[in-house]
Amino acid sequence: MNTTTMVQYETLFERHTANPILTGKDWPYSINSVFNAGATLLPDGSTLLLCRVEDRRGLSHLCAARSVNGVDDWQIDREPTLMPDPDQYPEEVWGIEDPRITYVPELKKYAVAYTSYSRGGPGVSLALTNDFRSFERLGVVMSPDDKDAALLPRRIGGFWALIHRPMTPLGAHVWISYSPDLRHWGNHRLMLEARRGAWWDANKIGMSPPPIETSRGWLMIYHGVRRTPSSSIYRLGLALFDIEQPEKCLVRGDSWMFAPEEDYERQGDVQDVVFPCGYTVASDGDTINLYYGAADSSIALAHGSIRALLTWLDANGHSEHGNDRRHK
Ligand code: BMA
Repeated sequence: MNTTTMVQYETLFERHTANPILTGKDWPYSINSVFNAGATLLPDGSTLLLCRVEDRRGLSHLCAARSVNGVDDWQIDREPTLMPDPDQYPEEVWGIEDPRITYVPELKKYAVAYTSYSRGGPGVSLALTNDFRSFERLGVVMSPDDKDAALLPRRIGGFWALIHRPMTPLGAHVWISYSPDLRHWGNHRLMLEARRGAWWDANKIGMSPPPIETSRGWLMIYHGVRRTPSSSIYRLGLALFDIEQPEKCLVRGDSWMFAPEEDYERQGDVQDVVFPCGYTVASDGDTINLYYGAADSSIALAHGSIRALLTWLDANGHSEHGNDRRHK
């Protein structure tokens, strides 16, 4: 292809020049790796990351890191913040992973949805906290095999809503379920399907960070997995869902919009992985700071604009209903 006809791809997320912003070397105790962190803003405007930390047995726990500017000078808890507690919660026997944080105004608490790795496989557990020091566990809310979950910040039609990714031999798709009390879940609906064949998101998909509430709907950054003979590539795409009926997909991007490119994303314990579990939104209401695990080895940061994500989706997406499902 000659250079004049070369396609230029729009950059929706700019990587921070200090990437990776957190690695195992920053930790106050001995660990293997740190990645896939949930994120939220605290009342004083500082950023909290609830990081997945893998120890040198291979099991994960969660550890909080706080920073005034969300970029550097992280104050990391001297000890694990939330350890698996298999005596009381046997589903946590092989660790807890990949937390997603949602602030819930009605409860005046943060809800943390995380993967609990049980003998029966990974499931979804829920815990509530108001300070990221003590946690009230609600136990398993989605039995294995299920992960990639987050609670919506408010009730929909009177019910709490949890987005999650159950897996069956027929596929790994995103679902949403409803509950009157955060403990009993039903009214399960399929939200977004993995595509098929050669598509970048053909082999598995899952929600990445909790959805972003916009005036046009719930904007979801999701990861899509493409298996290749040498690895699985984890890339990120976008989809928009109806605000009052979140299972209804309004538009889905065709191509991915962020992918492993830098060395720290392409090489590590698991190659070719970008995996965000959290973001914060700046005071302008538009700038999004996306925190992502890179190659299951470190935490990196990229900045984007919510408006630009929506504009891109309009130009690069299709309605799911209009799509001929045979092509997926
Ligand atoms: C997914 C999750 C993530 C991990 C990713 C790549 O299934 O388990 O925790 O980052 O695989 O290994």
